[in-house]
Amino acid sequence: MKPTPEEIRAFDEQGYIVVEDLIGPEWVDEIRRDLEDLHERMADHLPSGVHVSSEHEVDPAIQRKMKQLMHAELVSPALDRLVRSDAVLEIVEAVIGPDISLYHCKLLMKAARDGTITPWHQDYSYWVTEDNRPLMLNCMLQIDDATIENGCLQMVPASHKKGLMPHEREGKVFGRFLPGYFQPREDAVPLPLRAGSAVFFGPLVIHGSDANRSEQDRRAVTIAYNVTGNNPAQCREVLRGRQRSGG
Ligand SMILES: O=C(O)CCC(=O)C(=O)O
Repeated sequence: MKPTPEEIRAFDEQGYIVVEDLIGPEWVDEIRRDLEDLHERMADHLPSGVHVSSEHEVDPAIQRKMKQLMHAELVSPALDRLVRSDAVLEIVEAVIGPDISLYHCKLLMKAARDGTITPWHQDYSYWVTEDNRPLMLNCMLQIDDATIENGCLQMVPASHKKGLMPHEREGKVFGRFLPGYFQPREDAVPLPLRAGSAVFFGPLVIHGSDANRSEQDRRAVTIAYNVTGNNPAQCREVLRGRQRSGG
């Protein structure tokens, strides 16, 4: 369903909107079936085109657990359908317009007991190039219920208005992060969400998530869309609207 003008205004103000029950339980179950035993299967054989980062890189005591899997549409037909579904693309179109390309589709595994912190960051710190603009949009869909205990996503509302901030990068910790790494922030809002619900957020909103210290997995998928032509070198596929222009 298309977002209302109030929801679009809330997106502009907060930098994100929550869409409850974006997909129904049957579709969620289909995704879960596609992902059964995924840690073991991917440890034994990584399909061509798929990249993984491992919890082992963050904590050497954690074996055979993926943190993230890039290009998840290649391991799950149900996720491939989600990437190009009207349910998602109608919302994407209302926010970024009709010319939509797929940037990437990434699984966030946050395994029970072993899922580690994702520090505070802005996605655009990974995506910025000389010739692109922060026009991308993420759809993060919950595959399992996300709770405070299992490390749900946390957002800093309106933080996109400050623009891109300098990030740090250090060998032993995961990815890029803002000063303070994952210190508690009073301005952060946790987003517990039911499986099948999603949050759509722009590339400049500060977000992160705590470790999963619970007995429940907190799997989610994040699908990043871009305006076609805004850094075509990194886009995988044009999904809607005009075709990719040369540069
Ligand atoms: O897994 C999470 O909770 C956050 C992941 C994330 O922020 C990202 O991939 O940019």
